[in-house]
Amino acid sequence: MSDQHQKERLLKVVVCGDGASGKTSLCLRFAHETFDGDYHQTLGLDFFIRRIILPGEVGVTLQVWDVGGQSIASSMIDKYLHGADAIIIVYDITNTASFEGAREWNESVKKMLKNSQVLPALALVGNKIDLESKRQVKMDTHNRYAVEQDMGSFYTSARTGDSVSLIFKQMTAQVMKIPMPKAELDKEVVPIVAEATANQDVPKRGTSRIPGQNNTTVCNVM
Ligand code: G3D
Ligand code: MG
Repeated sequence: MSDQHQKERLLKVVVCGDGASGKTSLCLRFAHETFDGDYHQTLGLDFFIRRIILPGEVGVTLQVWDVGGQSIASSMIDKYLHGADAIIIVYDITNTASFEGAREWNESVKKMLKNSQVLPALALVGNKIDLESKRQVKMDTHNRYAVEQDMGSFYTSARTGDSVSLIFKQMTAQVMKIPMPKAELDKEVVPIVAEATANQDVPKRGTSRIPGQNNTTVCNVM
């Protein structure tokens, strides 16, 4: 077997969160580089597969499980989570209830995994940043919760593709314990216009998208 094949890993990534937070749209964006505004709500479970290349030419195939938002109470959910290497919890930044839903998902996930020997990497994703003017969940609230819960923290737009690949690459690198060079991460992070009502402590990450910069992320993804 070649060195290339010996390096290959298959990781299971589970995407959860309330219905309409954008889980399916994020998965579609990541897997197919598309946004389908007419996609219907997921009723059961969808799978998406994509291969990415991390620094050091490490190839990883991600099997992404898109769990319907209604599944939080489902008796199947612990089976979906079984063996997950990473769990991504999505909410909609324009919907406070969906952030509360993300907290509930996080609590449920942690309860279900409390006897697991290896805990998966966890991420909190605030989606729909293209609707920044309609933001209801303050960045400060998100950031504090992510730090307190030891979760990776991301802001994305499945509509524009902004920072979508970043979630998957960074979480994969964390699971694989591969350092991601800052330059590699910086080119995938998209500045956010901080909301007018934001807590003054929250650092403003940027004022606009960078002109001429490719804000969607396809780098090293096959
Ligand atoms: P879910 O899988 O979590 O249930 P979906 O969510 O991916 O089905 O998305 C729910 C709705 O939010 C869809 O709109 C979808 O187009 C929209 N959406 C998802 N991500 C984004 C985003 O980043 N920005 C914006 N503006 N909309 C997004 P409809 O109208 O079909 O309900
Ligand atoms: Mg869905």
